[in-house]
Amino acid sequence: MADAGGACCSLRLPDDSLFLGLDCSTQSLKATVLNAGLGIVATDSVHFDSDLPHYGTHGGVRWDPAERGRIVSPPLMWAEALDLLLARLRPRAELRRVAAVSGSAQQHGSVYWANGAGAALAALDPAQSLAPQLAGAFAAPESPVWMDSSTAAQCREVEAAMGGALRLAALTGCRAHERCTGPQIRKMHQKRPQVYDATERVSLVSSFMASVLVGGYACIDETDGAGMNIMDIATRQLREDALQATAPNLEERIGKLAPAYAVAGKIAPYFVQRFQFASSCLVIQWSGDNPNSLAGLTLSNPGDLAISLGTSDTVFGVTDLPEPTLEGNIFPNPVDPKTYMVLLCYKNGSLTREDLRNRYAERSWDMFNRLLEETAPLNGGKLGFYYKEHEILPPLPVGFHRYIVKNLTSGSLDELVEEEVDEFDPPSEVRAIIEGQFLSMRGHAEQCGLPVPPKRIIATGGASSNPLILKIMASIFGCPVYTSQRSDSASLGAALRAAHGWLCNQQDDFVPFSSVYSGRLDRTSLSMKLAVPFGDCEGDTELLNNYTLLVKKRLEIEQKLIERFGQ
Ligand code: XUL
Repeated sequence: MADAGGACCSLRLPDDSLFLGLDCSTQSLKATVLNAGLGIVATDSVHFDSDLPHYGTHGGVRWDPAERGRIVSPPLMWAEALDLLLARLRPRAELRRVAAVSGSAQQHGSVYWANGAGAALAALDPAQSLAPQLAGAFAAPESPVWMDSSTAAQCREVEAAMGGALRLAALTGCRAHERCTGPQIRKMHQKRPQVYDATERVSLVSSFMASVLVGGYACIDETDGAGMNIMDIATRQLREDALQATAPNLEERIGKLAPAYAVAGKIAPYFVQRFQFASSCLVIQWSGDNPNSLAGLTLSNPGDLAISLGTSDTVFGVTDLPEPTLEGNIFPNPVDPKTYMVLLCYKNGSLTREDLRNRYAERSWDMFNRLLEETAPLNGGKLGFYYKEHEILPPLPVGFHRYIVKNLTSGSLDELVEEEVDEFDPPSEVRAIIEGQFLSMRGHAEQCGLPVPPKRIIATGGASSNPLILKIMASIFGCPVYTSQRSDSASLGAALRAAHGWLCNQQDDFVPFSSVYSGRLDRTSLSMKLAVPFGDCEGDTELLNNYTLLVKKRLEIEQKLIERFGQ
């Protein structure tokens, strides 16, 4: 049982058990299988564009040519990917030993199940694959996803009905961002009423995948549920006023919410017969990818900051006293009912870095690195703002903006002056996109009440394997940077949450998350590696002071850009 200090000693995962974590991200579906000692038994993935080309996605999504900013993915593709991934995994992991499965998914996206789909889910036939059986299950064959930016009008309506953006943030965890599920549902109700009327249930991507696995509608978990603008962040219940402000008869379509560590159900007979899962295998509630990464990185102390560099770039940390702001998102911590996580999300992540690489570094990461090495920290005051996609933070439309900040060595913000320019030389463009993102992250993290400088940063996501990028991160934030031994923190977090949910179920009570991994951090898949120390080199502190000034200048320029171009 849990002791008074929250650590657990006598809880054990059964020796021969396995725990499966899945991550349905924007571009792929990934799996991590852990054994009871938290060692990795197998990993695998299905890449939507290349493995399932018949859905015609690009980066896992489709841009609607008929409506600017409308970005969708077909939910049937996610279901087909699940079949394919389990088929690939089966020869390498004994799925009958899986005691529990849980998952992670891109946040905010919404799936519209057609009338009668619940019955179809309950009757899945193991003799046929999922795709033909679920093809008719959707009122909308395309789900709006987090990249969508077509709901500005609905966002303003929801905010007005709820007493303003900041009040909505204080009540539900964030203002109405265009990707939030509530405004997305409102738009569906307004613009495609025939779809909304034919919908018996709305799932998030996370609860959609859990629903397929249990063969019936799974609850939305309270953590991912906080990304909807409908749930009260304090009580973790749907808010009547927010439901009303969103769409009629919505409560029955959303269903009940459940904690992230709860059991969603037993795995459906379809998976037992087709993939040889045990019929006792538990499906633990799925949650969002960022909350799962928080779990996978075992982030627990205020001052620990995670930066994930992926399709979206995100910054997140744990807090017990969340401060609502217009910029961040507050979610309940998926593995600790007493605390919250604060998240900042940037839409222009890896795809925009790739675009700059293609323009200025001959489409090569080696060349990109060489150009980074050729340029000095602070980039001679060159600040770039690169929005290949309509950005969330700051809310700005597509466009590139470049400035040269002069008098950086004066040490005073008042003395800094900026000059707008059309282009930099290629090496400066490359440094400007990397430095610019971290300057922005640092400035906004501070504004959201996350401790700056952090005690440490844990870097994750594709670009975190680049030591030059991590060095810049350490210099700008003024702290050491660690990397996780595993690059896929979201599916790892989901596997750990599967083990956590299994233990909570066995104890019939919440048990501290640390009881899953206590005493094993250094020996398992969870160990962290110091990638870049901070403060060892002469000049680190002076450089940090200059970056501090540049952060302030950047926020000032962002504000001016919002006044000029923001909608
Ligand atoms: C977070 C967000 C993105 C997606 C990416 O609010 O929208 O990070 O979760 O998958």
